Amino acid sequence: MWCRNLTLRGDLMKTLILVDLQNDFMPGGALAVPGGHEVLPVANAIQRCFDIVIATADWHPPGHGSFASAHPGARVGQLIELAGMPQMLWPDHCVQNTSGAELSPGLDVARITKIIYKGMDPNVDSYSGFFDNGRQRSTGLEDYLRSRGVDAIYVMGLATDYCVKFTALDGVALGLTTYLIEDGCRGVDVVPGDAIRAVSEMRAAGVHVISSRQLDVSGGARRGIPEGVPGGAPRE
Ligand code: VGL
Ligand code: ZN
Repeated sequence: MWCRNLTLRGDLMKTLILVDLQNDFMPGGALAVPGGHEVLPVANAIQRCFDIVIATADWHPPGHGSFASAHPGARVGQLIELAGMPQMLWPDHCVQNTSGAELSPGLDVARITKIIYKGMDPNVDSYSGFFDNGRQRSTGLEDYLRSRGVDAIYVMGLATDYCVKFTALDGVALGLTTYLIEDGCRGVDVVPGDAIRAVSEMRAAGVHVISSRQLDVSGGARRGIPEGVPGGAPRE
């Protein structure tokens, strides 16, 4: 028994959503998230605890409207208006078919059955794995989950304060039982404290904040944490 049968309400089809574990969000990448690589062992260890494993990928065309470089005179970190919505400007990142947009080579991809691409519209950013920021278009993630009878999603990845947060909030809004695997996330913290505030926001919205140790018994042992009772109740 390797995976604790973590069920809050008898969730039947558990899906792990690995958010944006792409080279550009790893140290050395174009939009490096501090400690981003530290979540890869977590992702690899817990995949076997899930019925379905999905990855999302930020997948921008060159010159995407979220890139500071697309707006003459603008700077990274500046807030502008894009298609009528507030938009933070980023360095060029996750450009389609570049190495920066590839999933990290440190991620075990063998059990990933679907990659959800987002952020393709040059004028609309898409932090959530479900919808663009204007909630005008869906990515297909909801349909994929519904068609497979998924009732619980477990979200982890990068970045806590952007794509993880909006994916988890949309999960709750769509009526899915939604968990955040907190140690499987890292934030960009454009403003210090953003990642911590994002976790509070998710919790307040009804996201169940858990640790990977509550899922993966062997991983807990590997990290020197005493093994729990398989099937034991989660501590929140
Ligand atoms: C992300 C900023 C811009 C993310 C994507 O994956 O959290 N953040 N694009
Ligand atoms: Zn992006």
